[in-house]
Amino acid sequence: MATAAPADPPPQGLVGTNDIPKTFEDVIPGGQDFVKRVVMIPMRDGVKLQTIIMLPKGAHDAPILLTRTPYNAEERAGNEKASTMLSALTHSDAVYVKAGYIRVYQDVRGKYGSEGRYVMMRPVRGPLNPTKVDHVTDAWDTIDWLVKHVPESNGNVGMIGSSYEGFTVAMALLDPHPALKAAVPESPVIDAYMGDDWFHYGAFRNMMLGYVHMQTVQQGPGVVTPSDTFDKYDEYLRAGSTGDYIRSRGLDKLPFVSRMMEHPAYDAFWQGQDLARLLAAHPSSVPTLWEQGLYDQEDMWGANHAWLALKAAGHASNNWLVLGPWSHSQVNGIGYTLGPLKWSGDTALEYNRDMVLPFLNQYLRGGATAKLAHVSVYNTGESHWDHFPDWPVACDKGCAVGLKPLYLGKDRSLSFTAPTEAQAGDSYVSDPARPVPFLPRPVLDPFFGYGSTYAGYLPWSKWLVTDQRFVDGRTDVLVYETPVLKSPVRVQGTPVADMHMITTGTDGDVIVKLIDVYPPQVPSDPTMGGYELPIALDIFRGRYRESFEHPAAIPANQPQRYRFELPNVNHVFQPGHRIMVQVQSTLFPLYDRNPQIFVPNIFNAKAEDYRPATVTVLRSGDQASAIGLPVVDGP
Ligand code: PG9
Repeated sequence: MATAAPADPPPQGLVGTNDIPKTFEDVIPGGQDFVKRVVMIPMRDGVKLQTIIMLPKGAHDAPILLTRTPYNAEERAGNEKASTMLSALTHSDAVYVKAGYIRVYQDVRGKYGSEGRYVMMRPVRGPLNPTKVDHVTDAWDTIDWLVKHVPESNGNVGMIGSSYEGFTVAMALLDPHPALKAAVPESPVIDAYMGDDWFHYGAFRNMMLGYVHMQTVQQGPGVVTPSDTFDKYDEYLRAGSTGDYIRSRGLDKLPFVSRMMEHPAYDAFWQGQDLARLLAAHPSSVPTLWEQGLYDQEDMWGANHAWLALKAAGHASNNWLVLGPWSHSQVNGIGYTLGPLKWSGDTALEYNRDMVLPFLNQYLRGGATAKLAHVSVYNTGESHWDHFPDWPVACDKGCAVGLKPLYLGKDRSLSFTAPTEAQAGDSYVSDPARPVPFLPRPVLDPFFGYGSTYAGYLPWSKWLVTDQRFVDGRTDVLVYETPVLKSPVRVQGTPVADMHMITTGTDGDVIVKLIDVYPPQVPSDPTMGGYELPIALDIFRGRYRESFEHPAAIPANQPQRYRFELPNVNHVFQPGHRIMVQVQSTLFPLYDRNPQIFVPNIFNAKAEDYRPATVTVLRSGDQASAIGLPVVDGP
């Protein structure tokens, strides 16, 4: 039997016996100019959600700005020991704090201090969610509680948030509480299959697996999947298929990972979560400002497509769109630069101060009418904001201006003149054993140290503006280029990759990059000499060329058409520059490798399924491959 350890003898020569007092209250000289309340707000099913309310001292008739987050409300609400609310909260809150807003952060159910079960991107109630609660009801119940229990408020609530937090804003719009007077979904996840976090046009995004580990292994702070390999290119390649990677690390025991593996196609599981169609079917009258980065490496699809769907459903009047020159959620940081690109000012501040704040003031406080154009898109070629009554200016169908095909031509040329050759094409061998990297190696896990300045996040956050010279010498990357431009080429809208290709395999991916090639020397910025700057790029999984729901093998050695939209552009290719298009079949390890023969589920491809294929890009007659460019005249 254990006997109690003798008590420590009183230390000789010291006054106390314990240097750690039972309680201690920090004294903040001059006190604090804010009050922090931590409350547990009950939802309709009895589950309580931890909510942090930050109030300016002496606030009255103040509007509330609410963010619902899976990223730790306590942390998002900042440093409670700060003396001012401005220094307590994060950088992006500054303009709202200065304007006297009450700032509220809430943990979504099942994360951090909130009770209940966490479901990754919990779908709306219905076939995919048989419970009685979702983010729609949780937002409703939260807002209802806030307006009844925060006497300092004026009873008006706005919601704001980026990415997952933007998704919770968009969800709230499906049945908004009457006190929700304005919404700002920023890079919201709207359709995670088509172009947001998990897949792009059917290709799976390996790089998000570390995020799922970080978020779903435990309720509190998490880390990415343990690894003994620094270079993820190496690690994923050695693992085999992505399914092999997942199983060998036990990630298939994570329910959300196994759900993704069960749904590689755009079936009812993904369609039922497409918020663009849900919002269009249940449009709200809440004034909503949709924001998205033009170089968002995570959620490039959401805001733009939600806005388009609402516009198509006849609800353009209460929906605004802002597309800024930002990487993912950079709008919450500093926006002078993105990678090597330098803008004319702090574009993130311009957005928060000159667009969002007047918008919120108008609807939450009855302030002056915000002078906000229906669409604001940063011009990445001329470094200024452009304002439009509608968007896209030029597009495939339904725009004032159509697309202008830029044809892939002979001798790797690019031209607005259609090719005249009878039978022409360029071939390369795509070998899944030697996939084309998406970043110069080593490729680090982006979410290791997420949000910090850890080396892994930085290359990830700017990979979409990475100089493409690092791959343009590869034999499996086809490179087409215009002559040096004599006059500017202005593009405003949605480019379309319209590719005619043949493969010797029965499946395969198509990656198309639209690139601005800088002159060999740029005296004002020497490091930009010859830079190959991606303007828009994406991947398309060939088996989905006819239907995303019903994949079909590609008939080997027969021409096929692959037509897909690239992300939005508002750019000017300047005189002295060239336009370039690169075509390739792998973009690794961001995207899982396609075995290049058709297998029912690529997650389960076997080592022997991965085969080299000869891919031919056609460029003649009615099989002329081109990029439909949204070219417009004049500024
Ligand atoms: N892009 C992140 C994410 C959102 C939803 C699901 C998975 C990832 C985010 O920044 O929140």
